[in-house]
Amino acid sequence: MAQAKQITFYTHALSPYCQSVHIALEEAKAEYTSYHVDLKDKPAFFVNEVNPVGKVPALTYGGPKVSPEQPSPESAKLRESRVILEFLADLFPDSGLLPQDPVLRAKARLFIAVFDAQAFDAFKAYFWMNEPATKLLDVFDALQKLLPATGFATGEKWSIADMTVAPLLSTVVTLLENDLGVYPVGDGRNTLEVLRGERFARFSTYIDDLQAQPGFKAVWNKDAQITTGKTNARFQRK
Ligand SMILES: N[C@@H](CCC(=O)N[C@@H](CS)C(=O)NCC(=O)O)C(=O)O
Repeated sequence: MAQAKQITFYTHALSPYCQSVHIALEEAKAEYTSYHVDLKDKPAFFVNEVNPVGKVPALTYGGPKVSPEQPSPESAKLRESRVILEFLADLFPDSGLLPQDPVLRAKARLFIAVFDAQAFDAFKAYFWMNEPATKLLDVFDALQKLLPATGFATGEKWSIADMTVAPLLSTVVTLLENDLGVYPVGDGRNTLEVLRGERFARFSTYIDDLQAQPGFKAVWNKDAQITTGKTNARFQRK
């Protein structure tokens, strides 16, 4: 059933934070309007009336249905992807975005906290700063230890915990498969071998399971990710 109030989703297709929220909106079968924010030339209305810190994702919720470029003062303005994911789980309690059981909900939040503590720094260290893959592999290790024997972070159904990590993990795999990053030629494929090897057998299956989810497939654009790896200055070898 569609929600009673309007949702406008301010997004950028290549942002992993936006991709997580996009997946959750799709999973919840929410009715929403998307607005692409040009991050290189942010529209004034976005910073002045939607998100004062100028980052995507952001949502407006409620108020009259208006053009995304003229947000209503009556709508709630929400930002921070993890806050928005929790909001969507509250708004669509039957969607299974979060399980009902308090222990499983805590497990979902722990999984997100462990990921957020290290993952993006580890990503930058390896792909942008030519540091060894150690930090990245440590993050995989920490997450792998939190996973049950099969399925997802909280069991057989995926939740916002998994939707949080799926975009960045898939970006990592895509970049490694194509040896894209500032590391020496061939190092990406070596790291992929480690990720696909015995040490990360459980985690590797987990990544495959994430990528098989229809909600993930609806959002993920592998070709765009490869193009970014090939053209964005941060990924280019000196
Ligand atoms: N902690 C924020 C991070 C969002 C974020 O960093 N978004 C980036 C895109 S990936 C952005 O909007 N950057 C534009 C800017 O900082 O000016 C969240 O979880 O939503």
